[in-house]
Amino acid sequence: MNHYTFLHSADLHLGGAGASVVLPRSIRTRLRQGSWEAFARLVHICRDKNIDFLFLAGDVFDHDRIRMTDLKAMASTLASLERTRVFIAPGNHDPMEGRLSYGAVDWPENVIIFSRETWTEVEINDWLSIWGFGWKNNSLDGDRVSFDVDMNLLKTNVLLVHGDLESADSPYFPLKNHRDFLERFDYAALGHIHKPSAQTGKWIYSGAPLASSFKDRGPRGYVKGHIQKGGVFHEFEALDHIRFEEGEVTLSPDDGWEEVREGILSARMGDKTICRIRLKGVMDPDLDVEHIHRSLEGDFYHLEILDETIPDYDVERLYKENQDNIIGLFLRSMLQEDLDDPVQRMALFYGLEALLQERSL
Ligand SMILES: [Mn+2]
Repeated sequence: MNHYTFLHSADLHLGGAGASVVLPRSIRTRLRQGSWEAFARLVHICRDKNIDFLFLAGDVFDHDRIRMTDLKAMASTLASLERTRVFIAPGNHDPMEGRLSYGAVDWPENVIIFSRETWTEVEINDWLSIWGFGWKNNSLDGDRVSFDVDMNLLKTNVLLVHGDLESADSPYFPLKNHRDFLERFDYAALGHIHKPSAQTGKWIYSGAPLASSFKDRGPRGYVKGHIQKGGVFHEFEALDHIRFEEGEVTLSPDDGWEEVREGILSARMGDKTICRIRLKGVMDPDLDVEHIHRSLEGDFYHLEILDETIPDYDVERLYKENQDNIIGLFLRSMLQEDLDDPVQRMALFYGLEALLQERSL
């Protein structure tokens, strides 16, 4: 053959997805299911499109949460692929010596697991080799790894590895200082960083196929591509799934219940979106954010509101009540300023907030 197609994914975190986020149990359950759905989708695409190789660059599951039945389900799902050869390079969450890991079940013949902490070559034919590396434990500083590897640079070489290309001193296999080594490959299918990113035209983090926290904003998916003699072509493909997004709504003191609601609704991004909305600006202190939040629950897949507004104080009343103390002193000097000027107004509110907080301590 002179042409192969592939999918590249990583960081599915089967069994553990969403475990670390503060979200209602139902949403976390949904995220865990979502990672299995993403896995099923990838396998389905491989079958449907007759993909030659599925590259999984580590953290496929979480070794401390995965169950035996899950591993068996994975193995039998992958066995159902007639054409696709699956290459797995274990990472820090699915290391070979994890609590429960790859060694615990039998894998079908079409699944190749890079089970050793050395650069291992699988020769596909006389012009293509696929290389991989597997983590033994859940940390790897890289000092004990040799990058002195004998390889045929006339071949097309593809690499699968789970590691951190953005840092030189990460406990997660820092690769930043090994660019010369990576340079020898025609494509590096990387895992570990959940956001899809092309470090260069050929060092690619596919990212996790599913977002699992507010750190993972923006679209998520996988990389699809093809390998020819001397060249690898690839592009990112988004999967339509739960997304995490953050928005901001700036309020003014005249905004009432309905305006605040409208503002939040207009910051809603998509149907399957876990939204975090930050309220900024100045808000009427009589508005009950909890109440507004409850009234919006039906409009969102999940909504989190962070109230970062400054209350719109009744300055005259506060002055009357505090003439003899530091608050009164502060107000007297502020009232000489032009309070229609937004900068002065903000200074008034911030100062008041600080003083009032101090008083209530
Ligand atoms: Mn990782």
